[in-house]
Amino acid sequence: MIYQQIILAKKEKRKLLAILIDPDKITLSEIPSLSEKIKQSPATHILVGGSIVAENVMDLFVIDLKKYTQLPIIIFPGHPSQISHHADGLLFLSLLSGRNPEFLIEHHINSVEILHNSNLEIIPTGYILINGGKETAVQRVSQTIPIERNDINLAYKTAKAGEYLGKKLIYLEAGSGAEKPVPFEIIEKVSKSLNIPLIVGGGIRSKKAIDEAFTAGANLVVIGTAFENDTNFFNQ
Ligand code: 1GP
Repeated sequence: MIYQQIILAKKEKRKLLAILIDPDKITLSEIPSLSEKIKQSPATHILVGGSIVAENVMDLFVIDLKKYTQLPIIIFPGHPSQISHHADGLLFLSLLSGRNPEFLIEHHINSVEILHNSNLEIIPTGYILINGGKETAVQRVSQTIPIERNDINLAYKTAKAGEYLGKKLIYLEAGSGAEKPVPFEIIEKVSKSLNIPLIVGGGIRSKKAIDEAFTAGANLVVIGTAFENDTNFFNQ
């Protein structure tokens, strides 16, 4: 259902926007006011997750968010312990830019028992880390080396290999709080070569940067830090 809607939006050239809620950075008491701000924003999806999230808090966050928003809630996990059955979907991320087996397959094997009998919509996603100018949490936690900003060809080949492997989405990530977002040229090259939808996130801090990512070919843009720092971000 979530994926079909993303496919439809791509076909109809409608832009999708996800707000990332990192339970490590906000408190449960902030959810009602945050949800109100999300309601007033152009967001079409909510992602929940992060590189480091304390165990057991995901359920609490997702249950609370569901009370206040109608938007689809998708888990964006850094670890199998972050999977909540109360969400609508799960980006089943495989970190294709890295060579750390834990993030390529190990976490996935460890998720199977958690996902067994779950109603979560599981969306196989090729996750590609691009150098965002400084070391980010995802880089530190995954202990992988991101693709260099000028290596358009490697980014393209990695994304295309993901598609050939059967991934349903490709996520180009500069890392949360990155100094610089994914370069325009990489988004453009990757989006043109893919038949599957493209997500872009990390270091996007202005409406102009959001528009640039869409112009380059992103189907869904993710905003985390900019909204965390200023919940009026979309009202400016
Ligand atoms: C991180 O792409 C997201 O996975 C969002 O990044 O926090 O920099 O917006 P920011």
